[in-house]
Amino acid sequence: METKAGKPKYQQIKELLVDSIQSGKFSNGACLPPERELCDRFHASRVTVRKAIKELEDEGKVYRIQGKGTFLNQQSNKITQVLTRLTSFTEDMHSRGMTAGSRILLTEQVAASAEIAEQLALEPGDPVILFRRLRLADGEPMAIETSYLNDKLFHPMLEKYTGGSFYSFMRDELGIMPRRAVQSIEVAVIPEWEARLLGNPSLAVALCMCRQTFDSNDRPIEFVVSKYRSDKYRLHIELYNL
Ligand code: 16G
Repeated sequence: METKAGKPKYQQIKELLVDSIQSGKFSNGACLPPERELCDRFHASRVTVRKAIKELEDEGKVYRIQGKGTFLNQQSNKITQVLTRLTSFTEDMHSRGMTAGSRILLTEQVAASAEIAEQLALEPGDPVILFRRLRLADGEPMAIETSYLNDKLFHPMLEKYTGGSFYSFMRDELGIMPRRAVQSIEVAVIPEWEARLLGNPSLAVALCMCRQTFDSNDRPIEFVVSKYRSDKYRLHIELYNL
C-alpha cells in the first residue's frame, strides 16, 4: 500500500479511497467495501477508517444508509456545504483543498431599508455599508455575496479592507467575532447578468442563502444574501431523531 508519509493515517486512507473513486475502481452508486475489509486493506483500526469515511461523507463524496452500507455519491463533482458550523467561504474552500478568492464589485454607504434595519437592529435610514463580492474557488466563480453591515461598527473597513477573508478582517482588524448565525435557504430565479457573472449564462436559478450573523455579545453584525451556483453547489445536513 502506497501512503504519503507525514500525514495522519485517516487522511492517507481518505486520499486512497478518493483515488480509487476517481480512477473508477468503484462505479457511481457502488457500495464501499465493508469497514472490516477496509481495516485489513489499510492496516488500520475501525476508529481510523470511520474517521476517513466520516470526512468523505461530510464532503458529500459518499453517503451512508443505515444497515446497508456506504455508497458513492453520483453528484460528487459538486461542492458540498455542510450546514452545521458557522464558517466563512474561505474556510469552506480551504477545507476542500481549494483556494478562495473574491472580486469586490461594490462597497458603498447607503441608508438602511426597513428590512435591512430590522436585520441589523437599526432604524430605517441609518447608515449601512453595502458590500458585494463575487466569490471564487480556485479562480472559478461560485457565488455573488451581498453583505449589509452596521456602519457604526464597520466604518473603518471602507478604507482598510482590500480583499481576502472578511471574517478574518473582522476578527483581526476590528475585534469582532462572528459567534452564531441564522440562515435561510431557498431557490431563487436569477437575472441573466448574475448568471453571466457566475460564469454560466444558462443558469436560471441559484441557491440563495440569507445569513444574519451575531457577535459574541449577540449583536447582529451582518446580513448577507449569497447566491450560490446551483450547478456547482449542494447542501448537506445530518439529522437526528432524538
Ligand atoms: C460565507 C457567509 C457570509 C460571510 C462569508 C465570509 C454563507 C451563506 N455566507 O460566505 O455570510 O460573510 O462567508 O467569508 O455561508 P470570507 O471570510 O471568506 O470573506
